[in-house]
Amino acid sequence: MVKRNFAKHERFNLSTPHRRLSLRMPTSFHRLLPVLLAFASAFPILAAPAKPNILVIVGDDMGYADVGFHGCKDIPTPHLDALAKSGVRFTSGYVSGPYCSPTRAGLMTGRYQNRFGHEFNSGGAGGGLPLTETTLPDRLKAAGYRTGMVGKWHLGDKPEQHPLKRGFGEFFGFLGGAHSYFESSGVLRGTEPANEKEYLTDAFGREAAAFVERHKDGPWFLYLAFNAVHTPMHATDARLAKFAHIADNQRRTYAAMMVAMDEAIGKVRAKIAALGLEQNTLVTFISDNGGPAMPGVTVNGSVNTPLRGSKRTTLEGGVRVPFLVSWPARLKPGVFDQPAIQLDLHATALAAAGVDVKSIAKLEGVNLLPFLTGEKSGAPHEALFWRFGDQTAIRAGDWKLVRYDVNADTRTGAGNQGVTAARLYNLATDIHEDKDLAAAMPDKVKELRAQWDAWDKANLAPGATEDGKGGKKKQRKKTP
Ligand SMILES: [Ca+2]
Repeated sequence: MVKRNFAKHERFNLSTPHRRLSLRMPTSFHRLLPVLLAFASAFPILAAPAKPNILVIVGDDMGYADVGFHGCKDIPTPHLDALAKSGVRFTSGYVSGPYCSPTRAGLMTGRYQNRFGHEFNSGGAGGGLPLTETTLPDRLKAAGYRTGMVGKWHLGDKPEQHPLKRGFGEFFGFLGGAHSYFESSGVLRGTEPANEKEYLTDAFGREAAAFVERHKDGPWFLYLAFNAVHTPMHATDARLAKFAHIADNQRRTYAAMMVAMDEAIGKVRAKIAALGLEQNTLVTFISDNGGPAMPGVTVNGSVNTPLRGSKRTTLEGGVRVPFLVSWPARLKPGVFDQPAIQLDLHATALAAAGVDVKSIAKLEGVNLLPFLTGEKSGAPHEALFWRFGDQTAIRAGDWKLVRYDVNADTRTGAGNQGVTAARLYNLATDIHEDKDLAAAMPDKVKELRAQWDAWDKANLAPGATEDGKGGKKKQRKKTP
């Protein structure tokens, strides 16, 4: 049982209105002011703040409990903990998919991936991110950024879907959803085989640091998308030796893989600091879904305590994830308790880069910056939504209405168990989603169901695209 360390006393209230500075200027300063303003307008570079560099980091299949900043005791994550300490830690940070590719599609587009039929992993009908979608690197490139990606793509492996065709100026990594950590086959630099010799997570750390060095004059955007700690469970002997005391073989390997990712993040952050870029670099971190913890279905040794459920479920354990935003020049360190989702990181990055987020009609994420500075109070979203086959969910305030994979209850791994009936939980008092209040509160169920139905109207069938290609005719989904 991992103890959570969200003690009330360590929080500061980010919804407190931002303190406004009241400047009293001496009379002589008043006389000088027109001269200073004229000087500033003659040299606009002095007046305009530099665009921040942007580093978006994604971990893969991490357990909610498996980071030091959530109280993990058996796996040290000092570099992630330092990142958490440098910025804002979200206690209700979500991803829009309980699975790898859907979450990454939502992050890259800033939209619920169901809007363009990307409900499941790539492959099959309409596989890959539809070319109708504009990506975060497309938008940041247009805003003057050097863009690069290191890691797992998982948004299509056709030539026209390659990261270099989807907004990235540089790419080092692999195109699929999982990869050996020791075999180079399939690891590419650009479109060519990389002939990589290092353990893959170490190689990603090295390449990320090298990208930052190459583009130190900025502004740069780097998408560092790990496949750690996704299967196959491969770790280096040296790191495994550090965890000889962990009896469970899978957990020991998982721990060694987590440490490798933490070290890689440490390496790129050390490079950023050494170049003097730490203050004006926006860094975000999420896991792409919850830890796989359903026996017989998907397991990697991760722990999602205190959440119930797993990767591949719409329970909290599938979609609530470690979630960090750090930008020392702009954001005070703290804890943010309102629900937010990875779609917001897209809008937030654009806003930080000076892009007018409101001008992008299709964007569904919210720019979190005013909420994190205290300029705006309250919740960024009225509600958050999920659809993953027949599994569905909505979170509005503390309420959650959910239909989830029955395997999460039976834990047998047997096929064709279907999904549960709609269950209603109050997450403020029941984060583990144990006490179903649906029968006791039919009006609340009706209200949330209507909200979910309204959201679902704009969704496409899995595999369908907005230009009408692929997929089947829009299917009616079961409402939560
Ligand atoms: Ca994943």
